Amino acid sequence: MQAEKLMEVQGQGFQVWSYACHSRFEEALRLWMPSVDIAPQRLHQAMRYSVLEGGKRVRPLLAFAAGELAEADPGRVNVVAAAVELIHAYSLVHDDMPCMDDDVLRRGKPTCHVEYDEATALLVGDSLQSLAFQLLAEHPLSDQPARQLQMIKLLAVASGSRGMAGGQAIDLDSVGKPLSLPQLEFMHIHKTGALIRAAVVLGAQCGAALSDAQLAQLDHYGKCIGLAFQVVDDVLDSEADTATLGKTAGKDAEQNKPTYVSLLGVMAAKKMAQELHQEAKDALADFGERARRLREMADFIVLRKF
Ligand code: GRG
Repeated sequence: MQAEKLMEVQGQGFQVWSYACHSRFEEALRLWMPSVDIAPQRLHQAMRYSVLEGGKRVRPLLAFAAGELAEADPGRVNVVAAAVELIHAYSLVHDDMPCMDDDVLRRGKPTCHVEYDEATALLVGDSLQSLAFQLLAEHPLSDQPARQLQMIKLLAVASGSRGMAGGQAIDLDSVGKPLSLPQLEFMHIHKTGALIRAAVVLGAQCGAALSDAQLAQLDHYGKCIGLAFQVVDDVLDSEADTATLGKTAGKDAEQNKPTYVSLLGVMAAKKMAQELHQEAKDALADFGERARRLREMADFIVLRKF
């Protein structure tokens, strides 16, 4: 359902491409998730519940788009796309728990701890994180072992205390506090941006070697689009309804959380998203037609309505 909604936003070429990516990705992910027939069955059931059937799959699509730019083998990109999505899914399961955001709805379904229980949700997150690194370690991602190790490290740093988990720590600490714009940006570059940035760079690293300058351009694209994603998320949280989002709308204001909307107002937040969108596309200028899918993903991230 989410995938269909995603495809409505873009033209036909993008639709065909993203549909093909989705099909390939979902099939592989289903296979890599532990079966419900294997013990511990309830944990495996809860893991599959939290990962399969739902989510826009923005991070995997970004990895595929960057992989195309580097002419990467789609089978290899599937692995990094799955690893990034598993880390993302783990972060959502933990974020929804009562000790963090305490939410009951995610991807249009009861959150993991509501459907199962808190201890199971904790273990689901832990196990998804481990599975992500297992996939990266057991599948070939590059002809050069040193590059594969570097890729594993990149995801570890992006998801750890100097990346997503660190951003989450700042977020939890900032509730009810007046953050400045640079402080808010620092938090989101880590909490949301680090994983989005990793998806782009890892997708590209599955392919032909790029120069350091080219990798820096892709990284800058990832940084801008990651921040734009968060600004749009804040706008949607203030404007869209729960049914459209598949998660509780208006949560930020209710929890008195600093957001781009609370700091800048809706109009200035939308303008900021547009500026970041442009900066992201500018970072791709040297790649020409090879960056077409990344440009389309930037459009989708900023124009999305859910
Ligand atoms: C618990 C270590 C830890 C980290 C949690 C990412 C995160 C950090 C929490 C998620 C909370 C949140 C709503 C953040 C705003 C941006 C965001 C990541 C939204 C959810 O991502 P989408 O829209 O979700 O890509 P789907 O369901 O489409 O995959």
